[in-house]
Order: sequence, then C-alpha cells, then structure tokens
Amino acid sequence: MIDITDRVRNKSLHAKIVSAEEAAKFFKPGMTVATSGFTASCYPKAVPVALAERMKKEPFTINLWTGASTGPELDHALAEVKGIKGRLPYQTDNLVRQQVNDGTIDYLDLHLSESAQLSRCGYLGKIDVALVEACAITEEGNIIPTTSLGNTASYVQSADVVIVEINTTQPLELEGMHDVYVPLDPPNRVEIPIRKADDRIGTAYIPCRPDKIMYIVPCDIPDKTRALAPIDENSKKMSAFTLDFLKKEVAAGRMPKNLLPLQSGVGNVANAVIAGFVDSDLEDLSVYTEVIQDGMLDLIDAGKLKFASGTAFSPSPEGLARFYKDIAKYKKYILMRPEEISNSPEVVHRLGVIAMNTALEVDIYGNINSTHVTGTKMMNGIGGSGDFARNAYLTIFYTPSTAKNGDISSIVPMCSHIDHTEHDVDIIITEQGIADLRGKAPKERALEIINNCAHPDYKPLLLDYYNRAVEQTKNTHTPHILEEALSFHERFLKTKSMKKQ
Ligand code: 0RQ
Repeated sequence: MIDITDRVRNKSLHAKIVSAEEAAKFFKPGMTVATSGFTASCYPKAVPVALAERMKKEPFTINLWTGASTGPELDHALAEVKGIKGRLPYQTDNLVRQQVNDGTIDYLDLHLSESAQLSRCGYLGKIDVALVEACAITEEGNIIPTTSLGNTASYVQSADVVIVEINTTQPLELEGMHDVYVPLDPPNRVEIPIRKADDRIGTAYIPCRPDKIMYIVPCDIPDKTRALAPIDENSKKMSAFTLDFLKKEVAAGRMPKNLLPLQSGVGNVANAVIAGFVDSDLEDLSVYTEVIQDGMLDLIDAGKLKFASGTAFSPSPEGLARFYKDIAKYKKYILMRPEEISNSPEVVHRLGVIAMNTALEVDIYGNINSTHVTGTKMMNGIGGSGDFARNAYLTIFYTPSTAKNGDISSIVPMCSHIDHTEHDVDIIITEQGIADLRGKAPKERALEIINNCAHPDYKPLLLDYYNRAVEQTKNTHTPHILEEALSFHERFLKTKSMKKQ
C-alpha cells in the first residue's frame, strides 16, 4: 500500500488507513453515498472501483450524490455494474445517460446552487456516508480538498460517517486554494459577504471531526480530465460576435472597460469564446464561474486575468499538467468555493456576472432548452446554467444554428422542453449572428431571432410559421399555432430531418 502517513497529519488517524477493498466492504444496498467531485476533478476513485468489483460478484445498488459530473472511476464504473439507483444533481457520462433514459436510474436534475441545501433539508433522505478525495488531513482532522470543492463540505457536515481517499497524485500545493463556507439554513441565514471575485470568506479546509472519519484510503489514480476538441469555425464566429457585442456595451457605457465578472459554461463553444478573449485587447478581466478551464490559464499567462473564482478546476489533460508544473504561479489567481457559493444567486446578482452558456435549442421567443433532446431524452442536466442565467447582469446563450449535420434546426417555433424562460435571456448567438432581445416585445424578438440567428435552410420555414401564427391568432401577444408548434420535432422523429419533405 502507498505510504500516506505524512499526508495524514493527525497521528491518531493512522490506525484508520485501510485498502480500497477493505473500505468497499462498508457499503450496503440502498445506501446514499455523497461524494466529492465536480467534473472529472477531485472525485473519489479507488473506493468506487473496488465497490464496482464487489457489485460484480454481489449485485446491489446505491444512490449517488455528487457535486456535478465526475470521472470514469466513479460514474462509469458503477453504471457498468448497474450499481446506481438514484443519481443527483448533474452528470455527463454516456452510460449513465443511457441508464437515465432507459429507466434504470432515477435522476434528479437540480440547480447546482440548490443541491447542497436540498440535501441538508432531509426530504431527499439521509446521507449514509460521505466519500471524499483529499490532498491531506490536518492535525485537527480537517480535510484539504484537491481540484474541486463542489458539495463536499456540506456532505461531510451532514454525513455520520466519512471515508477519505488521500490522492498522492494531487500536489500538496493545492492547500490554500479553497475557500470553504457553508451557509446556515433559513431562518438563520445571513448575507454571503462576497463583493469581489477574490474575496475570501471561509476556511482553507473542510471542517471535520476526526471521530467521524471511518476509513482513510490511499489512492494514486490521477483525475481523468477530458481533452478539448479543436476550436471549429462556428465557435470562432460565435466568439467574434461576443467580443464585438461586449465592446459595443462598453462603448455605450453599460459596463466598465474590463467588463464584469465572466461566467462561462462547459464545452467547445465556451472554450472558443474564452480563447477569443485571450486574443482581444481586453485587460484586467475577472471570472466568477463554476468551472475553471484551460482558457483561464491562457488568460493568466497573457496577463489579462486578475482573478478566477470557481468551484472546480477542470482543464484538459495538457492543461492539468501545465497547472501542476507552475502551480505556485497559478495559485495566486485561482480560488475554489463550494458550488452553493460559486453559483449563488445572491452573489451572481451582486457582482453583475456576464453569463455565457450553451443551449440545445432556442425558440423564436427566446425560451431555452439546455437539457432534453427532442423533449424527452435527458442530455446532461441544467447544471449551473439556471443559477447564472436567472441572476446575471447579462445572459447570453449560444448554439450552432443547426445540429446533426443540418438535419435539426436549433432555432425552433417552440422548445420541446424549457429550462430558461424568455424572461431570463438577453442575447442569443449562433454562427449566423446575434439576436439582442433586450427591450423587445415577443413579436420583435421572434423576428430578431429568426432573421439574425436561424440557418438559411430553415429561415423560410420559421418565417412561414411565424407569419401564419400572427394571422391565425389575430396578432396576439405571443403568436403560436399550438397544434403545429412542435411539428419541427415531430418531423425529425418521423423522418430524421426537420426540413420539409
Ligand atoms: O450529440 O454527442 O450524439 O453528437 O447534443 O452537442 O454540440 O457537442 O454541444 O458539448 O457544447 O453541449 C447544451 C448539452 C451543449 C451543454 C449542452 C446534440 C449534438 C450532440 C451535444 P452527439 P454539442 P456541447 C455550467 C453550464 C447544460 C449545463 C450547463 C449542457 C449533443 O452545454 O449540458 O449549461 N448544458 N452548464 O448533436 C437534438 C438539438 C441538438 C442536439 C445538439 N437541437 N436537438 N440534439 N444536439 N443540439 C457548467 C456545469 O454545469 C458543469
């Protein structure tokens, strides 16, 4: 077994160091296991792999609560042995997605800012065990997290029993990069005193009593972060539209020269948009977001970023290596907070964040579907997009104008599922252009979106629908032909193309 005694600074805890196989014997059918992990960062690895091995011989299921998505040794390994019954609050694994959509897994798709509070309320059931990855345990028994914070502090607080994996691939220099603050629940809650992205309000560790820790397990499996796809032409165009738009906002006096704190979602478009900032003449930027990705390291290296606050450090494998190599430098610029703080509606509103997230589809009035493919199949989940979209100073949604090689229009008459309503959305950007919905009534918004954002192959169909809807409803407030509104989706499901046959 790897020697982790130097990382377990409370010597009385050394007696609790066991192998992953030994710790995996603790789990029982139906238990709720709440883990660290937000994206493929700081999730437990050795114990879930050992638990999956045990489930192969002795099938049973657990409920799995995490910060958000995790890596393959947790979600995928347990899904392979059909070991997950309940899952919350967000996930991105292909096999878990399949099992969510075939009824094997009961999935609760939650606003990430609310998930810790919901778990503390108690009606989701009690947490049987918190299983968390750490860099080290302090002399007091407190836990030093690794590359994300997610819901870990709240889960450790609520659980009776804690199992800690000490990951020796995670550098000890991560200590000091966390700001742990768990708000009191109503009626005792007070304001969260963050006024700038770099304000520290909590502790550098997760408070934990040593007697709560049942086992400590050595682990040397690194975070399996995901590679980034090369930036495609569509994403480059969306990035250019964004920069052009933001510069005009500065010129109009609606935001300062260094903008307002940026939030950017996950995926290729988000990455391309941040890459665009690196090449721009913008300076002194700050980031108040969920996930800190490679682009933020580029911004730091280019001297353009003052500070990045998030809940997870989720770079590509190259980005992770780059971060580890120069951790002393990056540490000055990056802080990880619990997701109920990184995504806090109160703080997002106070700081005036610019929220930039991706949609699956957008309807002609500006409603957004981020989660359900053709209305019924879960993609990933709402994640943090709702936390930011509803509360930001400026809310931008991106989508390529078509999906599935042009067979689907991402601009549709009516979304087949709605995560963000027209009331929360300011700007839509596709590779075709930008729709500024601010100050526009529904019919003005419809024409702005169709004319500026729809693909030319679909523009005539959408205009035809809109014009007939106006006529048939005698120019009502939000014209729709209800029996036809979802016909684009029907068409795709029947003939595999939204184009008129
Ligand atoms: O399917 O994988 O089978 O090819 O959906 O689409 O273009 O790869 O999109 O990776 O940028 O993710 C909204 C899912 C976009 C993501 C979503 C199909 C498409 C492809 C994925 P294939 P892309 P991206 C804070 C922010 C919610 C959470 C969030 C997401 C697959 O951004 O999960 O915002 N957002 N978090 O072909 C049918 C359409 C489609 C479609 C795309 N209109 N109809 N299928 N696809 N558009 C961060 C966190 O919360 C951690």
